[in-house]
Amino acid sequence: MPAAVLVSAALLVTGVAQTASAHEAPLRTLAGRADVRIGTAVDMTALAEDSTYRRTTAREFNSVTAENVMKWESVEPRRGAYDWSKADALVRFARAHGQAVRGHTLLWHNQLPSWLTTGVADGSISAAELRGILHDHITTEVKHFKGEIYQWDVVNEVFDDDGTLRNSIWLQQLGPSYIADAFRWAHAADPKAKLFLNDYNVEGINAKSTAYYELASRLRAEGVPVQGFGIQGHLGIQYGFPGDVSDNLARFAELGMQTAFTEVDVRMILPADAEKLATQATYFRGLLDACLATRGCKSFTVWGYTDKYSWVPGVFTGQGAATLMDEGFVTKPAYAAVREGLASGR
Ligand code: 9MR
Repeated sequence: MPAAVLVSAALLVTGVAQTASAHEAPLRTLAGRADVRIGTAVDMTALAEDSTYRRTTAREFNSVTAENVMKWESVEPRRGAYDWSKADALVRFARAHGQAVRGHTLLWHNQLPSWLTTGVADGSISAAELRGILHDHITTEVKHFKGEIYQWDVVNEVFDDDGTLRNSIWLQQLGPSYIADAFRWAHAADPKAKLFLNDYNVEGINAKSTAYYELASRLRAEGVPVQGFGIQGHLGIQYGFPGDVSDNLARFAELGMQTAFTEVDVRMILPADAEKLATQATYFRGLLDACLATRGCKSFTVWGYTDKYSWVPGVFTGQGAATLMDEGFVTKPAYAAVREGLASGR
C-alpha cells in the first residue's frame, strides 16, 4: 500500500477517535483492540449513490466484502470479456479507508454467467472444457486481485444440509475433485491469500459442518492449501440460537485452520419490536463471542449493516430488520451488543 494511503487512513481513524467520546468510538477502533477485523458486505450501487452509506461504511468497518461484484456473472458477463470496474472500485474504496478486502466468491452454483450455464446445459461446453474454464476463471480473478485480498471464499455452499455434496453443475460435470483443484489453482495465483470454504447453516455442530470438518481434514492431510472455514451466520430468531458454536470453531482451530464469520445477519418476522430486537442482539453477540473465544478467528463480517440495503426482505417474505441499523442508519440494540463484545476483547 502506498505511504500516502497509509497516512490518510491513519488520519481518518485518529480523526474519528479524537472527535468521538469513548462510547462513540466506531466498531473498527474497538475491533483493532480485540485483534479481529470487523467487516461488512458492500452494495456497490448504494456506495455510489448514498453518501451516508459511504461515510458509515468507512467509519465503522475495517474489512469489506463485495456483496455481488466479485461473483462470476459480474466479472465475466460475456465469455472471455472481463469487467473488473465495480470490483476495482471497491478495492480502491477499501485502500482509501485502510480496510482489508475479503474475496467472495470464486466457485458457486449461483450467479454464474448465462453463457456458462447454457453451454453446459446444451452440451456445447464439455466436462473437460468446463474444467479448463474453471481453472482460467480462478487463475484470472485471483491474479487480478493478487496482494489485495486477505481471505478468499474459494468454494461457496458446496454441501447440502444433510452433509452430502450439493448436486451442482460442478459435481455433475467434474466430480468431487473440483474442490481440491479450486484451492490448488487459487493458491498458485496468490500464495499469500488465506483460502476459505464458506457456507450457511454451519454455525453449530451438525451434519453439514461435520462434512466440512471431514473434508478440511482430508484435504489438509493431502497437502491441499485450504486454510480457513467461513461460517456465513444467516440466522433468524424464530429458529433459536444454534448450539455448540464455540466447540465447532474450536475443532477447526485444532486442525490449524482459521475461521471467520462471513455474512452475519439475524432476521425476524416483521414487525420488529423491542423484545425481538433484544433477542436479535444476543444472537449477534453470541456469534461474536464465539469468534473472540477462538484462536484463529480473525474476522467477523456482517452481510450489510443497514436494513435500507439488506437482501433479507426480498427473499424471505414478511421477514427483515436483520442488520445492525435500521433503514435510517439508526443503531439497534444489536449494534450496542457488538460494540460491547468488541470492547470486552478476547
Ligand atoms: O446478498 C446477495 C444478494 O444481493 C444476491 O441477490 C444473492 C444472489 O444469490 O446473493 C446474496 O448473497 C449471498 C452470498 O453471496 C452467499 N451466501 C448467501 C447470501 C444471501 O443470499
